[in-house]
Amino acid sequence: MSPDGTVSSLPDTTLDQLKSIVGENGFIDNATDATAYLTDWRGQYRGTCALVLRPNTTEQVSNIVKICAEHKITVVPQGGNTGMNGGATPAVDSNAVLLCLGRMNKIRKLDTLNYTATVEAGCILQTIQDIADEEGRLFPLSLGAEGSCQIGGNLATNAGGVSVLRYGNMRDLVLGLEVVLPSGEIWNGLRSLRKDNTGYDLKHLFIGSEGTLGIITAATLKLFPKPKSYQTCFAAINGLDEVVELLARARQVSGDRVSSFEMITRPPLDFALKHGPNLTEPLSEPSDIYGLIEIASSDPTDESLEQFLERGFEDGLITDAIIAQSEGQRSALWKLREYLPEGEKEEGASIKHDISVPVSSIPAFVRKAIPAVTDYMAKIRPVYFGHVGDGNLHFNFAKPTDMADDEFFTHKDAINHIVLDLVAEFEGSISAEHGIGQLKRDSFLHYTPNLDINLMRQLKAALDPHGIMNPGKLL
Ligand code: FAD
Ligand code: 2HG
Ligand code: ZN
Repeated sequence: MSPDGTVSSLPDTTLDQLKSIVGENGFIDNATDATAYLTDWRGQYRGTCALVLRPNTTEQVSNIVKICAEHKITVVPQGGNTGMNGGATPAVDSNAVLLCLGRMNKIRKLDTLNYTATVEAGCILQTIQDIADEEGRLFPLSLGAEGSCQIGGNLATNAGGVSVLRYGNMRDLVLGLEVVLPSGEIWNGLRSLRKDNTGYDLKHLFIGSEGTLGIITAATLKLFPKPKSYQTCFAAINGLDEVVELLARARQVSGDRVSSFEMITRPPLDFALKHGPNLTEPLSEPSDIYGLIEIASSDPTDESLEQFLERGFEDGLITDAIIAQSEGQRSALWKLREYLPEGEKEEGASIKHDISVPVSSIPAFVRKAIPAVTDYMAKIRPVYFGHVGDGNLHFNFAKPTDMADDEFFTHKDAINHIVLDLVAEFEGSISAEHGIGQLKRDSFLHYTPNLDINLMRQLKAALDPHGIMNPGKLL
């Protein structure tokens, strides 16, 4: 099936066998209903597949994969389909089974004393946050797509988001996994232990593997005490050096309780204000650079944010700031941040880089990379923002206002080279949190040492000898 018509060449008997595993409500075999699954969030990729399957148990996933292994049918796993790199979209001429995990959405166990939750892969991230919250616990992974992305997708991409500085990324938040291997066997690694040194830590193979090594069907996640208060501010910051200085001070003053330190520059904020519903200018005067800074505390009387802001004003690092006085104000400030990707998308074509460099190198990197790109294309519009607390910038460029999307994209490779060569020079990463998918595969192969790629290929061949799992992605 493709968004334009049906093109499956799998034998009917195999299709029937697969459909019978999931039952009537568990498959889609017409192009109209399949369209949403065959296009990515950014609208950059459109793929085809033989059948969309929506299993609701691990056993069903296992039986599907066994048949696919037997007939060498490729399998593309898909969660909430919010990924940025086309990882969940099959190729244009694919006969894959598109395996959507959304119906596997049970909370299997919530153990508040062990501070763990065991959940199925199709659980929406926000549902897990809410369930933990109701029990006085925190599941800290947080990102703009949390209302639709699934924990299986978060695991498969090793998602980051806005709380990594304090709590780590997805990899740091997992104790155990259940995975259906490319053979169809079920690997039960659903442990709830914080200490377990029995051999290789197999779960880490699957975290960040983008569906190329198996289907994640469930996970045991770490929970944390729920903070008693959040102090949140939106501050106009004088420059890039000042951003990095403020981050270091915030960590020091708060005893490392900064849960988020997001940098927002003016162009993406303008796009969000222009396109977003009910978003308002946060401060009276515009500034080139802002910080959205949050301290999560177990002490409701904690005033470390105010002290830190006062010093920032005195030392000329900050020119203006607003501190959220209510949960409503806090959420309004976060809405501005969360709308940045959508605002950028609505503004038209952009070339995105999800990069990281050491935090201390951010100012020098930006000062070198912006002129390098604008020297190449004078009217390109830099749109950068990101999780500066983790050294992770979304270093994006919107097309010049008078250029067509197609023409702009003919410059993609050249612009990628300019930016990513500099990332390499600063010893950074070409993909900090979004993964590789199909979008960054060539860059990944180009910038990664041969030995690393060879080791990854050996792992892939050992686990998936027929190459049926999400081909064309990552490697
Ligand atoms: P999908 O897009 O469906 O899939 C992503 C990859 O995982 C694909 O390769 C797919 O094959 C594989 N996969 C999915 N489920 C499974 C499974 N059960 N088993 C094996 N493989 C699987 N990302 C961040 O890291 N930080 C952010 O701050 C952030 N903000 C975002 C904001 C917006 C508005 C949007 C649209 C996206 C954002 N993202 C962010 C990107 C995206 O949300 C994450 O990559 C997320 O983890 C993807 O989850 P998903 O369920 O949508 O996965
Ligand atoms: C974010 O931090 C996401 O908002 C998306 O990772 C970044 O759109 C982007 O470039
Ligand atoms: Zn991000």
